[in-house]
Amino acid sequence: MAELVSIFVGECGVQMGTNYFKLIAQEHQLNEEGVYVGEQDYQLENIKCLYEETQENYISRSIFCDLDPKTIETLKTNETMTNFRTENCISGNKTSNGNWATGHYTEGAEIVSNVQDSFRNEIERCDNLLGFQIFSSLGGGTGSGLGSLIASKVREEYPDKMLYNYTILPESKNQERNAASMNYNSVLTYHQLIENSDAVIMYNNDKLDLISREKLELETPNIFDYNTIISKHASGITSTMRFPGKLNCDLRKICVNLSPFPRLHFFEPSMSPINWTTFTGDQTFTIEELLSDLMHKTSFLLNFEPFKSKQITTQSIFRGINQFDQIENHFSELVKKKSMYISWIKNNYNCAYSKIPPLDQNFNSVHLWNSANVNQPLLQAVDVFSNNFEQKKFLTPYLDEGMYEMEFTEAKSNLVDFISELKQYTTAQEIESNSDYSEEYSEEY
Ligand SMILES: Nc1nc2c(ncn2[C@@H]2O[C@H](COP(=O)(O)OP(=O)(O)OP(=O)(O)O)[C@@H](O)[C@H]2O)c(=O)[nH]1
Ligand SMILES: [Mg+2]
Repeated sequence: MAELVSIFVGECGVQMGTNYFKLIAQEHQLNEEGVYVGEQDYQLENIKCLYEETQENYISRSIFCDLDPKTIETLKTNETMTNFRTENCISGNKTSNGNWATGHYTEGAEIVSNVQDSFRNEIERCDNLLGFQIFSSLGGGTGSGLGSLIASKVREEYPDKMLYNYTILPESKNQERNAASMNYNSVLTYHQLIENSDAVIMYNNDKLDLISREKLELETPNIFDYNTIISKHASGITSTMRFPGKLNCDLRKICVNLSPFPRLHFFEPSMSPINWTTFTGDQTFTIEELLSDLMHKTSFLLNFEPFKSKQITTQSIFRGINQFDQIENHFSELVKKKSMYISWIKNNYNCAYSKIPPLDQNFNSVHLWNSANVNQPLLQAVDVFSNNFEQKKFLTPYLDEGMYEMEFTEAKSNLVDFISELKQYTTAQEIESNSDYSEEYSEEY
């Protein structure tokens, strides 16, 4: 049994964590107190992946932290979510006000040792720790600054364990000042995550908003609706560790399959079907329908063109689908025909299968794509960053917290290097000259 410790940082992280563990508890049939109320063996078989078993109940291996004490107070008083340890709920004195330096160096540095104590205690309660998952936003000062500080501590203390980061990118429609600091925060964090993380899974609220309106038909979606989509996706990633299946795939194996070089670990998520309200009950589907839905751009959870670059690798996890072999064959044929992948890796596409469907659905599939598509948000962040940094706009709060301009320059140049590495590996000319490929995709989706 391989265990994971989950760490939720900042307001966004803590809210995602609440949603995530509610969903996971339902999948394992735990009630709000963490008491098992189900009847199927498979629900308990691998439950220790995310929970510790005590005499009375199951307690999640989770840590929640925010500099803002209000977030943690709200969490502790949340009556629908009680199966976590209150000593793992860590708060500071006040919000960082969108300042990465406060989260990483000053206020954040004061509480990081409490977070380390908490994860060390959690690890003592594990038999065979596989790794960590950290959830946070990139725009807020705590999620980005403290989140990346925690990632560096995890890497320092447990270099051989896996570290996954589930991150929310800043929205495009922010006021100038917010946009500037959110971009500084993002670039400073990308720099840290390139070095310290094994997998960075990127979501953005703009796209989750569009999906909520178009696919889930919600008139006025909010962040809690976005969190539901993220939780569905993130729970799919660990589904083969938690439930029986074929070709099981843990977090380490996913990274081995996806990253030909350790630095190339920024992944685009997709999920199909997302409109689970219409894909429930006894509804059947054809494999063609599923494949067409999963290749459609509204199944991708980042607000950028999904097929602009060739893919390096893809990991798919299917849940609850019986025609698994057929799907794998169909998908392999489809991708070969459309020449979606770079040619220097032979088995670019990897598939895992969990017998148990997600909650309220008969089946679904989640995917992680490794390609230069992620350069689109990264380039956008570098552009905004450069414009502001050259004019030294909105830098003062960071310098006041003791940061040097050199750190900004280093972060930007590491990210620029990363972007060009990724571009080089996906050989831009090859794509442009393949008119068949690009026309087909831009027209179709
Ligand atoms: N998907 C999602 N996004 C959120 C949520 N809460 C905040 N955000 C986004 O996260 C960013 C702001 O980050 P927060 O998490 O509020 O900030 P923080 O990490 O608490 O940091 P500070 O408050 O600046 O100290 C914005 O882009 C928000 O839209 C949430 O529950 N879900
Ligand atoms: Mg906050």
